Amino acid sequence: MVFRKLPGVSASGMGLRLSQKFVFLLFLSGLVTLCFGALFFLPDSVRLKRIFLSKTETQPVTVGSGSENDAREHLKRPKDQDHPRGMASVKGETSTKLKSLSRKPSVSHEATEERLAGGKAQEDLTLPRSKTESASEKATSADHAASSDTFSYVKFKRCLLKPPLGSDGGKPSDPQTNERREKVKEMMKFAWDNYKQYAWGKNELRPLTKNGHIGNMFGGLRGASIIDSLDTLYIMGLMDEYKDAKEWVQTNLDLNSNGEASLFEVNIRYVGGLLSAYYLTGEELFKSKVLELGEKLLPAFNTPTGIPRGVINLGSGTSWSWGWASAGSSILAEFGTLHLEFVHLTELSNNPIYTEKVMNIRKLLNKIEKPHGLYPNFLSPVSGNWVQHHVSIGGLGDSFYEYLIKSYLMSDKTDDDAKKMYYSALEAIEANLVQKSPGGLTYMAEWRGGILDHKMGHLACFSGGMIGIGADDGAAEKRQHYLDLAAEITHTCHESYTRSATKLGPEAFRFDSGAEATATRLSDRYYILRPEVIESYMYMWRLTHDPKYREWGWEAVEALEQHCRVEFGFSGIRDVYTMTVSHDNMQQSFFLSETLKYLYLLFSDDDLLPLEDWVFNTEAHPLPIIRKSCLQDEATQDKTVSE
Ligand code: DMJ
Repeated sequence: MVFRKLPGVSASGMGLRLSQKFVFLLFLSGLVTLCFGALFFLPDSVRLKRIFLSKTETQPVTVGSGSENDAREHLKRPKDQDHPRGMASVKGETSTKLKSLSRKPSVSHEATEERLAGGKAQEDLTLPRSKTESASEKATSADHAASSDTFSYVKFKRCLLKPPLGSDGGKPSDPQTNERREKVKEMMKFAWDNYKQYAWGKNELRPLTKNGHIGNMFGGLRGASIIDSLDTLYIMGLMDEYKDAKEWVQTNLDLNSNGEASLFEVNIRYVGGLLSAYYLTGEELFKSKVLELGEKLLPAFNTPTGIPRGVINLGSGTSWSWGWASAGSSILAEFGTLHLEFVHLTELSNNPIYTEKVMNIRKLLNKIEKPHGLYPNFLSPVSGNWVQHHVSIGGLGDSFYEYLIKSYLMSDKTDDDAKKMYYSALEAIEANLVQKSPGGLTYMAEWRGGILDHKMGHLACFSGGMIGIGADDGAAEKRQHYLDLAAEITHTCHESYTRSATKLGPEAFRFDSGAEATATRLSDRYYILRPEVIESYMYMWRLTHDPKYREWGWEAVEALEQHCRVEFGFSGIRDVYTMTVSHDNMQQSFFLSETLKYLYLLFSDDDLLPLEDWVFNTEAHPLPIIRKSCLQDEATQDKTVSE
């Protein structure tokens, strides 16, 4: 090979002068440093990075909440996670913080409608949403695979006080009640059969157009109506249908979706539905599915405060806040409605991380200053401060309060913090929100920075039942008062039904400008098969056995049959005040999990899912009370026997 002589370079030993050598070496070392440094900016999926950097260097470092340090031990980055396009990586001061920001496109009108249906996000529906990539972490199932086997279904069953399905499936002795119960069962079968025929595997049935609806609330997960129906089918004894549902879960429930999901909705419907199905049937399939899904939700908690964001990509673990929620805030009813399910995820997996995540939320909420003792609906997951002073027992706030009292009950009345928080919240609600109309109806107004909005949402009607089930554990002198308050609110909600032409209640009703429990705005007149009023009838029936609650439930059955039953399923209606109804073409999955289940329970004996053993999550999925002491005794006994 011939080297052409370059000017200033001698032939011998490449012939570089000392100064030239120095410049060349400097250039070379600069180049090497640059190339190596660039490896840090490559996505994890790039092989070179995995070859050159050690395992620990590729782990994400989160912007952490108090519990995140502990959490990190259980977590690892999901494989092949690239920064989504358009997200800029920012290196923090210590090169250890990795954080990305980007804008998401506007959510569709359909998505907005879905959130309205879900109910937790009813207002300020302005679009684009801001997206912050969470450092993506996932629990290693390997870490806990062995210990998850320590949950014993047999022991759990022995710790229940009563058989879950009662002595005879809750069959009432009174023939008329039994007939009514059979009618509800027929409605469930009709709704299910049509879903199966026209929308099998999709999320909901569109009964007018006879097709399925997928939507984008569940991050690409499918079969919401199937998961939401498992326990209802089982308790109604619709065993062929239950078997079809189970088989679908076995062969078709794909949890490896890569879409954008509402953390709240996936939790209450999928996690709640699978947990209940497991506890009722003991089928390992449901347990392994729910634990797999639980892991996928964990990255949503990787925020500076540990308060999760509302939306999560189930594939990448990226999470962000709803664009319509002021200033990237998280919603009280969303992050406050995880406790029951997450505690059970810990029970089944023996992995403390789930309970740690929700206890962290609890701690923050307990500590933070509350205006007049009230909990506003919007909280920043970054600063941990309230973002707006809007308080409501309906949409955006509702199930947070529900989960406080139910956490206490589900802990076998050992969770004293939940108890204290619930009763002080209730006191603040009574002092600031509970109102009496000129016509003598008790209602819950909404509170906007001290100003009352005399409106009550259909969603807020769950509070009759909630206050009812909490009455007995309140201060002795308050118990009767709470039971009366629960009855008054349930009565008001019933009035919102009886004052409409269809005998179904509107989405929101008002108590101003002469209105008493009626909707004044056109946009509030719809009914989408919601359960809350019937839910309160069911609890009030169990607590008082006043026959009026069964009568009110039957009125609702007749109205549903007359106005919402169409040829191929059940549909919501657009205006409860007109007899020439217009259908919205949607059979919501909560109609199957909640509305029909609560009706069935209302017409059953109390020993079907007795309240001594079960609490219902906010989607009406029954979860067992955890009797720690019994479970431990059982474990000790087992040990002694085997020794
Ligand atoms: C259900 O998904 C749950 O009850 C939730 O808490 C509120 N919205 C719907 C039913 O209205």
